[in-house]
Amino acid sequence: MTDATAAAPLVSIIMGSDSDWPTMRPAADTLAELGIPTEVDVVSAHRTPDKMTRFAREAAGRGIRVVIAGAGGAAHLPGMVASMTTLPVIGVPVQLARLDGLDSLLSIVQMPAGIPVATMAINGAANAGLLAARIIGSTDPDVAERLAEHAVGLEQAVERKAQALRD
Ligand code: RP5
Repeated sequence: MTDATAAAPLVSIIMGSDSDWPTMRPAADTLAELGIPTEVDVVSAHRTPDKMTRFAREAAGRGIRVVIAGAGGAAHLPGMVASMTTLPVIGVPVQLARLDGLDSLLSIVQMPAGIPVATMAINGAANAGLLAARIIGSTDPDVAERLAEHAVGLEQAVERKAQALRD
């Protein structure tokens, strides 16, 4: 698909189908808000297995620090990518029309020992973006600072809503 920013991407957001994009978009939006260069692409474990293998083998060498992989149904993409890279892989189970996303969640979360995938909630793409930012922020003080400001913003938003209830 596209590079979300002109700078070299640090986070790669991949998904099994372009139909996953509305679910995955909050990850891209969150990373953009935090100023983290991100790329987005469609990579399917089943329909484009060669592309998936190339992607996973080359991501670290291209300077990618974290992979966010979203998929629905028989959601093998995050686990397969994790098996072919040492980068941290964050899996987002995408909710499809059938089975309420439980199939996606279980496909991603039950990884065998040795190949970790950090599995988010069903449709939890915003948190995937934040977790990727925290990984980047663990060695980048500017990103850590922006994450701290983001947390303060959340706290203030809750307090504003609580105040509106009390008024
Ligand atoms: C999965 O199959 C994709 O991640 C998507 O969630 C699901 C359906 O894909 P489409 O048939 O909409 O392309 O691999």
